[in-house]
Amino acid sequence: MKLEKNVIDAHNQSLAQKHKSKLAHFLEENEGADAHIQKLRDFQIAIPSWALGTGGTRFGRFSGGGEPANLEEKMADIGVLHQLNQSSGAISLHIPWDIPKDAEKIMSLAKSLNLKFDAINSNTFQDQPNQKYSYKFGSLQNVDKNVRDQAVAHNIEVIKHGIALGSKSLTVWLADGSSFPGQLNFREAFENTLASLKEIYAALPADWKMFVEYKSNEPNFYSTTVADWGQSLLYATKLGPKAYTLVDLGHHLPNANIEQIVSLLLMEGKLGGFHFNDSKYGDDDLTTGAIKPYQLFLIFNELVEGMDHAKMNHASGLAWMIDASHNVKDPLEDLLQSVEAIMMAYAQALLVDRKALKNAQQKNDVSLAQEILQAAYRTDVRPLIAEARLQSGGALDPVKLFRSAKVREELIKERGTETKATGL
Ligand code: LRH
Ligand code: MN
Ligand code: MN
Repeated sequence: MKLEKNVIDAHNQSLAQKHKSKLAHFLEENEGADAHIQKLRDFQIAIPSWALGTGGTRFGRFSGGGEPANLEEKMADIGVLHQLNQSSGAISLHIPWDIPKDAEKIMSLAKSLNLKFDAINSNTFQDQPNQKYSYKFGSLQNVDKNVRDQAVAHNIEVIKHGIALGSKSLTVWLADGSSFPGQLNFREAFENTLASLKEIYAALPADWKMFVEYKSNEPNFYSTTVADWGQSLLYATKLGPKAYTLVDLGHHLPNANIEQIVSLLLMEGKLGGFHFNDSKYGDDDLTTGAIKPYQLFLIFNELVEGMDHAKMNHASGLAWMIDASHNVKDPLEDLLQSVEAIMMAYAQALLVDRKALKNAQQKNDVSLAQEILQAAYRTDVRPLIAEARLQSGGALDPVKLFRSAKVREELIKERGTETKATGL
């Protein structure tokens, strides 16, 4: 499934007049904001290969139909997303959920769809068929050296897959921890994990990064061996300059101030990447911006401020990815909504009057500081994002076009109704 250019053009034509007047009004209200269009166009958010099908919950899964059955079909889905929004030009793989059997073929498919391979993910939180040792009691932390060696070897294998696809980073997320007090010795678990990570780190090519993703709890419910940003930063610091912390928005204890974490990690030069999603209770993996859009804006506010301060390139300085799951919505529509929410938060953060904010902060003018932030947050930036998409060849209203072009119906025709994506 690929959209014809004339389908996108006709859609844009039908909305052109309305868009032009909204944009003109927006630019009148926000003088100079057109300078941000290029930044918005450059910004790309990776789509994980495990987010294209219906995830379900541990209580059940309700298949959606037309789901991709293999990596090629997943890439085709991301290709359609990218055609629609021009901001989803990257894919993130999870090994062994999506092993590229013929890397060269996959690379040429990626090229034809205008996609790049972003960070590659290892998986030592599930036992795989024919695996010699079990991860039931952890992988890199395991008390048994055989298990640790197996998990290290898997990560090195994943790096090799990544090299073949042009990836430049490895994301390590560990389910390691304990479910009951007394189950493990915290210090030894940390030391074993660090020693294992060091072996993986040593196998990284010179131009690669390693992201250490933290998570407060789940699947272990008493302790997690990389539980928060402090622990992740500790590993990353001990590992060396190629190791960074990765922030997944759903991996914090309730009410954590994620924007402050972001600011300090950037200050330390140790923020490596992001997994975007939203949540109300735990690691809900809901559509980004669906529950706490103001928090998302505050995070982007720190990202823009910190990246400007560090003279980092917004588009390529960090690995941006959506990490979501879909239970009741069409996964592709949901991903379009997530990308749109991220672009909105980014655009709003670009609108913050930084000079005025700095001034207000220096004068301890709390009310004014809040006025400045909220003025940016309450700006409807959709015309600006739509314009950036239009200039890049995307659709003015991606979800609308997804529906009117009957993308899901086409995918069901191609793939059938009884489909199940691999992975989550
Ligand atoms: C863990 C996680 C991690 C995994 C993904 C499937 O909750 O966020 O990033 O790789 O989900
Ligand atoms: Mn994640
Ligand atoms: Mn998660």
